Amino acid sequence: MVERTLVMIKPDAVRGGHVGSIIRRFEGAGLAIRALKLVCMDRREAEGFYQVHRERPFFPSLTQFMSSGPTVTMVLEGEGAIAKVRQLMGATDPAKADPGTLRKEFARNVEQNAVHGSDSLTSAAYEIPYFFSALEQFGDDRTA
Ligand code: 3AN
Repeated sequence: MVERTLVMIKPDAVRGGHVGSIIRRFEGAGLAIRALKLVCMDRREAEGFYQVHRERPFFPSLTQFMSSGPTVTMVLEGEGAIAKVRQLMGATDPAKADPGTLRKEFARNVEQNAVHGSDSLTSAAYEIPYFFSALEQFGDDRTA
């Protein structure tokens, strides 16, 4: 099934100068960019984005980190895009991520782990419109 997924290059990877390398990996895997922008979330916006994790002990630190600088936020599309992105990213903890994955290569630790990708269709349905309106997303024919 052709899917759309919300992907973010997190503040650690933007600061580290890894934007181009990470986007190249997604494009190389056949994923198409349907929307893209640099976003600097404030604390409240980061809390809203990660609301499913609000009871987790790392929530305050995670939302502080995610609002610490710009993220490159995009919508990627492709056959099985959600699983494909998750595979390219690797495990949440870079210490456990497979060689060749983005997190193995670029993540600093389990929190500052370079990339985000929606984990399900339900998450994508919440996360994509959190950042992009229908008019800001494009299709094959370069129209919304
Ligand atoms: P993933 O991003 O691999 O789907 P989730 O959904 O479990 O991982 O966690 C969301 C985000 O919360 C992670 N990307 C990471 O930044 C942060 N996180 C997850 N587990 C921890 C942890 N044990 N300590 C600190 N931050 C964490």
